[in-house]
Amino acid sequence: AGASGLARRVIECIRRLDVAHLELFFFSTKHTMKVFVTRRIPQEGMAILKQAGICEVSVWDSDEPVPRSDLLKRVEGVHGLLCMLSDRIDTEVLDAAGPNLKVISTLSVGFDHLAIDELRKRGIRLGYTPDVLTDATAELTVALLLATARRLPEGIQEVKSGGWSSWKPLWLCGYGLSGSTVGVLGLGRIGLAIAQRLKPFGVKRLLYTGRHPKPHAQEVDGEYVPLDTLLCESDFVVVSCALTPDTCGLCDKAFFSKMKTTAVFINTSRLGAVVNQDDLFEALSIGQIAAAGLDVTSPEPLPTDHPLLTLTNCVILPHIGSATYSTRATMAKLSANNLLAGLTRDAMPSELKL
Ligand code: 8YV
Repeated sequence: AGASGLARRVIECIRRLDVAHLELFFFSTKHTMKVFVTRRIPQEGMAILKQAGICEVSVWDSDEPVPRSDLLKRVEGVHGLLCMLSDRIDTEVLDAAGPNLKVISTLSVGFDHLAIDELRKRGIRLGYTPDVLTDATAELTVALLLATARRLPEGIQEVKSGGWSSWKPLWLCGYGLSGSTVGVLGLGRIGLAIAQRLKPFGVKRLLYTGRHPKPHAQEVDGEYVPLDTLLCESDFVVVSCALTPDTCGLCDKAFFSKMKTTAVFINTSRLGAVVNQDDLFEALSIGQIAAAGLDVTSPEPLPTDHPLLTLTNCVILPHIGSATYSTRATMAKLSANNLLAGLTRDAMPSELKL
């Protein structure tokens, strides 16, 4: 099936007099292109890579990350690399791969783990997985917000430990969304999807901030405000921005000190580095803010003796924003198709223009 797929492509190239692709196909029949996949991924993605018949696929066949030394060995001479958000793809990895490397496909919407400037310099194309994980991440954000605001982990723990002695009027009270003001930092694809899901809970005002106003904010009656206004007026502050030099460490002491003492802070952005975790710990410990829910931390995994884990008003999840079976399968298919398109120098379904 692979060979006939290749033959079909060659005929198509001859018909279109597409010399660049023809050279590539003759090259690839003589020397099969090599691809390294840095982790076990949903089989839907692997099937696409294997059935294409244009590359030899080698996989780090584990659910755990490939150790750095193995990564450096396994990338040698590859033409394509399919990586995870937890793999740091820097100059060292690119040098180890060498000049064959033409395409990297990341199984993530975020790309801060990749040395973008180096990819640009070396003419390496980059595929990623936007859109397909928007709904899953937005759903997880709502779940985390409600779990944090209504203190679900504490309640579950009390039931298990025998702390539930009776129904008590003042026990385990939290904060509700109805009539509240929600502030979203970064009303991009995921931020908008979060806002759309929160509005039906009876949210009164939806504030947002970012580099510039977004036309799609109308869909949620979003009010574009300066960051300070958002922090002072919001009952829930939801961070959903990309990790850039502007947002790195943005949520610090000064940031938390502007929030209401009854406010809940949620971070499902990329990544924990947007938050200064020492300052967050202090804000939560002294009651500067009411609670925090995080799906991302710095580092990941968060060491089990980290001070944030001692707090009952901090709910931490292990970066599971996109973790539904169907979303991960779709991400795997998209990243496989991005990789193949990069190998055959075709248009990628989702390419990040560098
Ligand atoms: C996260 C992500 O799960 O794909 C990525 O790059 O990190 C997202 O899917 C989300 O941002 C954290 O909740």
